[in-house]
Amino acid sequence: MRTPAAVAALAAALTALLLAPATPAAAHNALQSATPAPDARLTAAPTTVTLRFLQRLNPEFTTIVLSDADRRKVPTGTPAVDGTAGTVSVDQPLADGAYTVAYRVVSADGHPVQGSYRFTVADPAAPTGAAGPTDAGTPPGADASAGPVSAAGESDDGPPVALVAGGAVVALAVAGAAASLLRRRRAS
Ligand SMILES: [Cu+2]
Repeated sequence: MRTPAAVAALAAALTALLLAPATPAAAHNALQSATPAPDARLTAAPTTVTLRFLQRLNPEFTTIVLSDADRRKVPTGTPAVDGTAGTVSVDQPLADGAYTVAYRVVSADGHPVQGSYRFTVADPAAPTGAAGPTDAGTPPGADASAGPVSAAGESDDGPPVALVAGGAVVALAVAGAAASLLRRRRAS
């Protein structure tokens, strides 16, 4: 039987369960440093991507994906894990342009952590950049204003999502409390 009291208790338990991860979130794994660095502008295309995290990585649950400005996946090797660091080889020479590194790893407590960041390859000797002197002059300025800078905000989608989820839980709890209060008032 589902009595209102039981439903309320269940709701409270669920709310507590959902709010609980907010505290140990500080203990979750997080990206500490990366090569190429986030928002880096490289004059030579990288042949590897190395991500260093706060906690040791589990090779079975470590994903590193490289994609180009058109969101096409760039071929890479499987992540080689060494303690807190994961490295993938880039299997093809990267043309000039913006790239996104996306990762998904697991925290010590088993919770997944994911994120992404961008870097830009702007090799002055690259075939595309060497086409003409005017071409070589314009892309850097255009890229700096339009590409990586605006994308930097949406790259850290981890914390905002958690905040939104937390806010939604609080909003639901408040709405639930208000609804039950109204019901009680109508009843009496
Ligand atoms: Cu956790």
